[in-house]
Amino acid sequence: MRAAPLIGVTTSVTVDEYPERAYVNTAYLAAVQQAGGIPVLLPPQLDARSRAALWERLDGLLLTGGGDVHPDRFGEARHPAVSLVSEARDALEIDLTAQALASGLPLLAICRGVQVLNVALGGSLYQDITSEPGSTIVHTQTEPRDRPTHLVKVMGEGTRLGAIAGVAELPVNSFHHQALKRLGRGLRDVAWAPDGIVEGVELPEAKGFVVGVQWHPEELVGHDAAARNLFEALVAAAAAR
Ligand SMILES: [Mn+2]
Repeated sequence: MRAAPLIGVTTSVTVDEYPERAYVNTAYLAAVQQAGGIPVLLPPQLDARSRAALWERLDGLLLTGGGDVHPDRFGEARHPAVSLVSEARDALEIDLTAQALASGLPLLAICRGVQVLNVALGGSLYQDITSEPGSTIVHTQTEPRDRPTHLVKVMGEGTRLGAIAGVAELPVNSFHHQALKRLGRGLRDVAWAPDGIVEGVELPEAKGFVVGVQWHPEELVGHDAAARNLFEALVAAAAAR
């Protein structure tokens, strides 16, 4: 029998703090393990040798949430609300995303992760949702992390996310002050908040499983079948490689 798939999990990194730390919310690790995968942390401090050696062994990739992508990455001047930018993290994650897409490594991208996926494919971001006209709902909730606060409409017909969610409307949590603007090459938006913010994407032309969501399913797996299904779909795709 094949061993359980190894899922690379990217980490946050301290910005302008001493000591420097790499860290990740443990909910991601629990969600991967609950789905049958084995999480392997991928902090930006890995050197080229470590990265290459780990990459050889990975079966899937999870891009996690965190600080903002540097707007240089999509050719815009920096908005004052942009925060917690780590160019080392941007570099690692954009590189890993390109490698995953090139080799068909299954990829689940969450929150900042879906923004990284979009930017890696040449897309751009709204740098601060509340600075945009037409932003009508709260995407930076103060409620507990496992509590849904807005709905997401999911396109059901012919989409991976629709099949995974199993419903046309999902209650989700929301901890993002940025959002996808221009979609990257080949990305298809398949889920939206009531204000039109893109909350889910996939890559129909991808060699493997590629799904990104703007919410935090890792916090919802305790009570939400769609959230569990997302992680199970990633792990199943990783196991099938
Ligand atoms: Mn949201």
